Amino acid sequence: MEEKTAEAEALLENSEATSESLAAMIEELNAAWTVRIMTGDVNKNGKITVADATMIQLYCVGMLAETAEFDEAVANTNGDDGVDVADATEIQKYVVGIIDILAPAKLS
Ligand SMILES: [Ca+2]
Ligand SMILES: [Ca+2]
Repeated sequence: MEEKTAEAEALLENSEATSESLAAMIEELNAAWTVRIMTGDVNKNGKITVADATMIQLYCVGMLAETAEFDEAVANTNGDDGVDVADATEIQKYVVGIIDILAPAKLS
């Protein structure tokens, strides 16, 4: 995301930038942003895997490292009021293909 933002800033300072290149950049920024806030991608690596479910489980039992970045809005994969093991289960079901969508992140 930081890299894309820097690219966008460089493009804005370039007086030869066309509206097409600006539109393309906006699209890339949107894509980068979408990856960043993808529901279920708790460890924010751009993919939803069992590692994300594991992170929720560790969080639920209070074993997640204090330094770990944990975004409840992203971890709340079933869209209810909080984060618990049911959210980890949602990710596991998603990973094995039992469900094909996770609740959208409710970002403040
Ligand atoms: Ca992930
Ligand atoms: Ca939940």
